[in-house]
Amino acid sequence: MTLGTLYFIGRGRGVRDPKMQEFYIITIFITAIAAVMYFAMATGFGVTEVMVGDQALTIYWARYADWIFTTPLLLLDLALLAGANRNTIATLIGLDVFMIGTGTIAAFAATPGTRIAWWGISTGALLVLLYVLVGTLSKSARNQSPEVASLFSTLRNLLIVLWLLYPVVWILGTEGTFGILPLYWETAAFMILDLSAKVGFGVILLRSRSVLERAVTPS
Ligand code: RET
Repeated sequence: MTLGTLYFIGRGRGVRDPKMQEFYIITIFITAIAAVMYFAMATGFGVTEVMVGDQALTIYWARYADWIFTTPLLLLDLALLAGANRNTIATLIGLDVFMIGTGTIAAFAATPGTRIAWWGISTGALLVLLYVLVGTLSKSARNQSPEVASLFSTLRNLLIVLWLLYPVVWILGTEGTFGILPLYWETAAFMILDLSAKVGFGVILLRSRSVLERAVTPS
């Protein structure tokens, strides 16, 4: 995540247009926040135990602290690329904060039943969010130039696939209390997802300056 941050800072050097700078600033913050949250988890600060019945679950709360800031930023990147209006951006971010908020409650809930109920509420918000992404946001992206619309589709599809995997890893992992995926594998899965959803996404987004220039130039 730190290397990703440095790479994005490097890519942003010399970009003068304030509208274009927005993409770089947002993307740099995404990986910088993740880098410090991973540092917190690695050093034992970002972790706690939650009692579910007589079982003590290890909960990495720093994940949720990361996601509550970074997922709205990822959506903002995508929405700016699509040239979305304020209402669409607010709807997406509202749904996203709702999803991570209820997901955090799921992680701290004290019985398996309530954990799964909160997981269901959070997953419902994710599905509505993806619906807005495929509907309203994709519609505004179609008004952009073909290169921008194509970059938008690539990033949108990447986001849909990766984001759908988060609730799956969560429910199969230790948080879901079914004990299907041990903590080690769950941690590895979240790490790969986080790296792809943040650094992978950012590399694709910031790959071409000329496409971003078109995205910010009114047609
Ligand atoms: C939780 C558990 C409850 C159900 C759902 C979840 C969704 C999480 C998502 C996280 C995305 C994170 C990203 C991070 C950074 O790159 C909270 C796991 C639906 C979609 C993209």
